[in-house]
Amino acid sequence: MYNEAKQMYASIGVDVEQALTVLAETPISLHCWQGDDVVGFEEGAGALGSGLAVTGNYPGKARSIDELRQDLEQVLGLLPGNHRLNLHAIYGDFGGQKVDRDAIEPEHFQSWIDWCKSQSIGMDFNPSNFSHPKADDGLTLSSPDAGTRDFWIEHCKRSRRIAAEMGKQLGSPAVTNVWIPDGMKDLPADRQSFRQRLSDSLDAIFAEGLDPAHNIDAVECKLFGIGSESFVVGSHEFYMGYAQKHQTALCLDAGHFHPTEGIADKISSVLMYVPELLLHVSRGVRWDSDHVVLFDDQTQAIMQELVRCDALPRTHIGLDFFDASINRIAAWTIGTRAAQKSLLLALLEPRQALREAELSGDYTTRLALLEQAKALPWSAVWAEFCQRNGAPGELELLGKVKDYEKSVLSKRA
Ligand code: RNT
Ligand code: ZN
Repeated sequence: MYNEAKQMYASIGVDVEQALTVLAETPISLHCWQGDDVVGFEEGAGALGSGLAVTGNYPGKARSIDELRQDLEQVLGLLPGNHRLNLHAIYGDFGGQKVDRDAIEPEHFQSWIDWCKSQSIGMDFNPSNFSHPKADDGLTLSSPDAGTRDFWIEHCKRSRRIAAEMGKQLGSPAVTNVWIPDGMKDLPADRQSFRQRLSDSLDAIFAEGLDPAHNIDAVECKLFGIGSESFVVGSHEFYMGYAQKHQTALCLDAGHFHPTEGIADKISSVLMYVPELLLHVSRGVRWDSDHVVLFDDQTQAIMQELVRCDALPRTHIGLDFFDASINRIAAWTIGTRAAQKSLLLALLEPRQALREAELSGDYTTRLALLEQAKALPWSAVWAEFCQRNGAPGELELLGKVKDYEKSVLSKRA
């Protein structure tokens, strides 16, 4: 089937082997937080808060670093290609000690770095400006209280240094993504002063020059959240401007815009003015921004744009979803594979023919080619990719997930 598919694609000018090479070389950064419902390993960790909410109580979630690593190894084995780990600061290896956010050190993450080394994968990192008494009023870097701001500035500064250490040791830069929950449930009286304080706090955080070979800074916007329905300080316009002015990477989360607004169309514009892009591939459903990613129109459109704009070399693809109502290994794996399948489909487009049709004004041909592409045997190419990379094909995946559930997850109380 693969050989037939390859010939069929060759007849419309698509080099399938080339597509598979790009697919293999494009890592997806696996978000650690799908494995334990965004709880982390801080001593005395409290409830998830700051507008983040996980629903569901499917049994078998990881309760320790060892269990999370065991689950991640399982997930990595179910994915074709080489990926990365995206860690939040609350997932440090604190050895049973209470280490507050403004006291985290690279040593608390050394065992993760070692684990990633053993898996031959890179790492990305995130300060955790949520689920903490100093974030209970929904304000961190933009808080009117200087002590609160300083606390979170210190946390973010340390996070950057930790990320740089990860990047240095692993030989691949870590993307440090700053997302904060700051906002308001009801109408603010003075939006400007919150945004000014956020801008000043970010300046303080990014003041220390770090080697871009080790650390890449990104900032993530949001339109609204639970408890910040009327106002989010770090809006799209805010961070677009900030990232442009300071030449940081911009993070676009697919679930952070109006319900019918996709991020695909933004990519070509953003990359004209900011050096790099971080994606949080996610799926918004009504008020939730974090459903498991699917092989759907939105995800396909995002990947199409990355390929069509030659944006892959300047884009870091991460995931951001958390579902506790289904098997968490399945959620991770299905979501990541959906992103990869979407990328493959994009790589198999008859790009040259599409561009020629468009440039000559032949929109009939353009439309016909796009519809035709959907009917071509891309799934035979995907099956080949899985096989070559030692990952299960679509028909074997569920069985593998269930086996692991039976032998490992079901034994967790
Ligand atoms: C929240 C942001 C943020 C978080 C993670 C846990 O709306 O999307 O990226 O989901 O950092
Ligand atoms: Zn996100």
